[in-house]
Amino acid sequence: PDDGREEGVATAASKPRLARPPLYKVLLFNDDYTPMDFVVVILVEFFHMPTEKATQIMLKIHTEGKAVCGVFSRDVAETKAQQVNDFSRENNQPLLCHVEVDQ
Ligand code: NFA
Repeated sequence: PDDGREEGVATAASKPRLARPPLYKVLLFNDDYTPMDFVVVILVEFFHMPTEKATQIMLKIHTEGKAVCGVFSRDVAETKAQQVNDFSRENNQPLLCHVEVDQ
């Protein structure tokens, strides 16, 4: 099915356009140790979520094992995951943040 994105191919009838670069999901994973409030702080401060949404996502991670916290360009996603993991380690929490390619 057509997703509405242009192919990165020039034709006689159209200007050449670059395909959009792939997007990357930033996920947080459940563990048995990190306090719920700490996860909510991460979601508010690093992912700019309102507290209510941050609480919903934290509970989704807690019950389902993981959740997507945002979708970004590769650079932004990798930087965010590094910042979250650094902040968790500085605060002696085992919370894990990973990046994976979207779809
Ligand atoms: N499971 C953790 C607890 O019960 C809370 C948590 C939620 C940890 C989301 C990591 C991610 N304290």
